[in-house]
Amino acid sequence: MSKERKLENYGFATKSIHAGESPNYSQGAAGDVVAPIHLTTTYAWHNPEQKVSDFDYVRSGNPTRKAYEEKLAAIENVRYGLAFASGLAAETTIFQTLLRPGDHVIGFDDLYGGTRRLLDDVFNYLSVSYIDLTDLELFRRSIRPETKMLWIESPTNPLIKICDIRALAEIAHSKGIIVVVDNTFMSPYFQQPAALGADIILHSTTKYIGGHSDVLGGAIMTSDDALYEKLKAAQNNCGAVLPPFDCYLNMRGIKTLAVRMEQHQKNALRIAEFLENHPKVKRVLYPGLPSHPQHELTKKQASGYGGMVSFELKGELSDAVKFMDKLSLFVTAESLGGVESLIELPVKMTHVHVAKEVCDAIGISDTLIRMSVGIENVEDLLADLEQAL
Ligand code: P1T
Repeated sequence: MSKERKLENYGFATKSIHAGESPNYSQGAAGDVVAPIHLTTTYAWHNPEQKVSDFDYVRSGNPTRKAYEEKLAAIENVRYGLAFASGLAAETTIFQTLLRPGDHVIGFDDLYGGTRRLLDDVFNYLSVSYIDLTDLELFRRSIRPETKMLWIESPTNPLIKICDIRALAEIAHSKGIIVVVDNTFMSPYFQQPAALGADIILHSTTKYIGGHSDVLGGAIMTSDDALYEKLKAAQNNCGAVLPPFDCYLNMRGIKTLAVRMEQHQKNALRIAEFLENHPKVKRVLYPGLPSHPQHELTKKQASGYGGMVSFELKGELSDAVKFMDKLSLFVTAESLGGVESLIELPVKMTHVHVAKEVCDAIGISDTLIRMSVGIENVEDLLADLEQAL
């Protein structure tokens, strides 16, 4: 027995802490305040016609994963959450389940490099157009009779481009196209794509949701019953599920998502302003800056700007490498969304497998640097950047 809570009426932080984790007050129950980690891989039946609980085998379901999936759905303000072993495992499940050979996908031209690699190398039986989704007319013109899916990142990785999710979803839905938003960069704290028309929301939970750079994972969230049923069946059939201990760690991470995101954003804005005024910096890409081309749109469709800042140094590749080598507090590493500040050079790291012509065409230059601004004292981060510049 749980005490009745109207979770849907609570604010984001309250849901983050309590969703999926209502104590069981029944006689004989332990009354755990924190959802326990269930490590069993299989569940007893009274007899072959009667299970003891709803669970039978861990790949199909597990109480810790169930609690985590309820929390995921609650923070994204949708009905269902599904947990996967990585962001790319979640993406694989979507492409494999919802698309057939010959189907056409439209994706942002500046998607995470691994998403492009997955589409181009593994799902090479699909046709994919990578276009600039800030251009609504271009999107309209790119739709074909066989277009089945629109794949959005907003902001994109690493150029921090923002697209009008609501306008794109309206056009897509008028043609029966499924809209997927990879919401990894903003996290559900700053952006809730379901309210803007997204059918499916995807996260690499390895980033802000986990929040501590120590758990690989992915998530799919949706309110669409039919999509959920298909994706849930695929989660079990394909088996790329998140283990119970990792579900527990991510639940623990989510409880501080609201306070972490506020601090990531505060630090990111200070750093973006500092860089914008630095003579060695060519341009800064951060939606919180009035100079960002989609600053106003971001204010309209999100409640914040996030913690990801990209910038271009004046000079050439060797200058970027030298600058990054001189940093001591910022760690040069791929990934993002953890409490510690990370920095990376996309042409040499996250986007090394994206063809040079593609990088040149969309503006990923040799000196474009991406930062995941952490929640350290911002003065220490600024001092590190200053000395390295
Ligand atoms: O790494 P994984 O959990 O499989 O997630 C893939 C992924 C999906 N979507 C976005 C927007 C991402 O940024 C990522 C992973 N990104 C990095 C590792 C990176 O450094 O950008």
